Amino acid sequence: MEVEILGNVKSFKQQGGLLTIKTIKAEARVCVYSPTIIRVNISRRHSAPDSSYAVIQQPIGKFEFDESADAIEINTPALKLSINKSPLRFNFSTADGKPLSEDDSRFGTNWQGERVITYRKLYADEKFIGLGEKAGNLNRRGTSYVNWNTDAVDYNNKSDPLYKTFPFFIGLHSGLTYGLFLDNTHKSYFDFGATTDDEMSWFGADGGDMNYYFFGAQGVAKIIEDYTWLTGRMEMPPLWSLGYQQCRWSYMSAKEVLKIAKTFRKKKIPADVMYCDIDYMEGFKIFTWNKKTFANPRAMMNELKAMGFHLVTIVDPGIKIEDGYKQYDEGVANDYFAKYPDGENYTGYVWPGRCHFPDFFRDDVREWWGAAFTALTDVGVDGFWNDMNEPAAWGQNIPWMVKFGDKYMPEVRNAYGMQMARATYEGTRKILNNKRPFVLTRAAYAGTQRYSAVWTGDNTGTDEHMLLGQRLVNSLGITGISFTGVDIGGFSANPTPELMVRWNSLGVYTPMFRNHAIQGSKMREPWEWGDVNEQLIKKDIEQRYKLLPYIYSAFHQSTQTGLPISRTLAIEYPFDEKVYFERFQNQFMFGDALLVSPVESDKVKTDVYLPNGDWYRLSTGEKHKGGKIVNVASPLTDLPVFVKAGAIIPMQSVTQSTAAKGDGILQIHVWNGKETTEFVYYEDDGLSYDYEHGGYYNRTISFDPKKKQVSLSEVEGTFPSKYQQISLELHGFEVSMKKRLFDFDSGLIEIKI
Ligand code: MIG
Repeated sequence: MEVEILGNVKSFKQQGGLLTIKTIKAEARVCVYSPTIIRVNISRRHSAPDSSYAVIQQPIGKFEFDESADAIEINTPALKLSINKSPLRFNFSTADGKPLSEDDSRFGTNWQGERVITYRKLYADEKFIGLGEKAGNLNRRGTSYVNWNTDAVDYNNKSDPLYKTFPFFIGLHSGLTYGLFLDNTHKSYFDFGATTDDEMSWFGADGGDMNYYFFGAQGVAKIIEDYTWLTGRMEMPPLWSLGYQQCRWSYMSAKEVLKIAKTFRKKKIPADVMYCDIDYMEGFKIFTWNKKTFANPRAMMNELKAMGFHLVTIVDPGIKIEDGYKQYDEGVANDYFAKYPDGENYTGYVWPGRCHFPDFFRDDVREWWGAAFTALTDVGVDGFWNDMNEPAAWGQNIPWMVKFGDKYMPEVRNAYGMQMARATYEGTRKILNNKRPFVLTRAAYAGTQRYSAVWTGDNTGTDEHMLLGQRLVNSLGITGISFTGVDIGGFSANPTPELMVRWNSLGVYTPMFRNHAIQGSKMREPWEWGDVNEQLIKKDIEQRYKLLPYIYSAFHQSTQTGLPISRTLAIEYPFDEKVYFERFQNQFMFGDALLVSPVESDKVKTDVYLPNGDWYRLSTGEKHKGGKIVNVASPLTDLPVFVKAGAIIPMQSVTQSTAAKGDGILQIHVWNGKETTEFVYYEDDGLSYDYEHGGYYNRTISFDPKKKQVSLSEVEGTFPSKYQQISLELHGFEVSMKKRLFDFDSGLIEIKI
């Protein structure tokens, strides 16, 4: 296939905030979304109306630009885009002219057939992070990736593609940062200088436009903030979904589900969520219950609720072909399924047997799907697990001629899972009235954070997978997905008891803390690993519940700024080389204050890199100077977790579920430091959308070491806190009263240390 080049600028004009630049071959459209975000869309056609599954913002409208003999220049307060005329090339720099990202001057953007690629200059010290759920190293320099949502059974650290598509990365070089989001759902490609003699990086797709958003903010956190402004942020999750979640493929009957739930309560191991995997259904038919094994789902739900449990049930997209099955009959009658070009419904095999697949790209289909959840919500289910939505069918290769909406599979496959999650979220949110649904999806595209949490699919019970899983979680956080987790213990293969313990310790510091395993594997519940290990796992789960006030506030922060809960150190320390070393690349901040170092289960001593500043070991209070590598004990009883000096961490005493009342005391822990620090404390009812109308409790807690004072600002919001007292608990201070109790009233509180 010949290479078709972009050519020279023939003409250009601005109209309604869109700068249109024509060459013989193509048309480039440029518009500005904010001082730090500029969009470039290059196409030979521009036939279809502009649309996006990911982007929820509009450009600002008319902007200024300058023209010289060689170039057109757009200047925002933060960013300069210099558009070279002959040939047409796009070069981004900071407002004061420091290059951020420039087209390769020889090749720029070109086509081969329908495939469109942009070649970029590679800077000597350039690093790349992002692309969401991708295996490999934190620094993606020297590797290449493909986005093509895949049921990636048995993936490993070299597998690509996996389940999800996030065509967004951040580049770092010369002390500068930039971001680039290629909003194109076709199969897409990213090459970070893998095979180009260190000269170029490149990105592109099998079809569609070269349609990218360039982010020029300085600082990784600021770029994430901009990216999530553009593609949306998560909303507050139900508090119960942040508790411990117990899953298995499958608990085979209502009796078994209840037995497991009761065992948690009997053993006083905190938990909030039970799951039903595919076997709760009648012949794997979505929106049915097995009449024998789940004969009375309402009774089961009532018992679960009485124990303070919520239930999450799985739903797959494949609808069984069977006359008399409601979803099948309705889908056929209303023409709701994906089709072959001749109008026949596409048929593929999945769990139920021969299936049709809902066309989630259509409004009416999403509405139909969403409304069907009453089969689950009517009995009290409020969590919905969307699996197999890459979409997966046995044999994987759904023919490319299958049509969804007015588009064919190659164009929209990467967004199918997202549209299913959207249908699930929108439908259940409506049915549940003012209650928050919990939605979990395996396949996703950029922007999915608006609808759903995600998990990283079928991992394996090995140390390597535990560490890889952490990198996936951290990387998903760069691309706007804050609410994410892995199958604790590993989905396939049986972990050793030691690994199970270690993985649970890490689960405490994972946004979603869910234990799950494949059918036929050893049972995985906390009490299956011997008495000693059971106590260790119990202690970890208790630690999760103690930290919930901190974790919930971190989620709130994410709804406001898009910052993830689990943050690769590259977010806060982007130009600290050690952060990218393979032996430290799994380390992450969990919220603002905690640094966690994942460690293999058999390592009792480990090297941890502590960035600049002072740090305290959470478990022992031992103080370390940062900016160096420390060798610390890492026995199974004590995952290395460090607190940043000056940190403020709200905690509570252990409860058996998030619904339990607790002792009414909010513990405010402060670790001594030299700088003034702040923590935004957030609380609401954890269940409803009342927080959208003032029903929250928000106050800033600050620590001023010079004034020797901890203060709590006046309360904002109308929600009454569930705590009546605060207990101030000091760490690393030279004072005698390390713990004091105060009334938690809503006015300004100032406490002298
Ligand atoms: O073909 O529902 O990733 O979590 O337990 C396997 C059964 C289908 C794949 C999911 C896994 C789930 C399993 N599913």
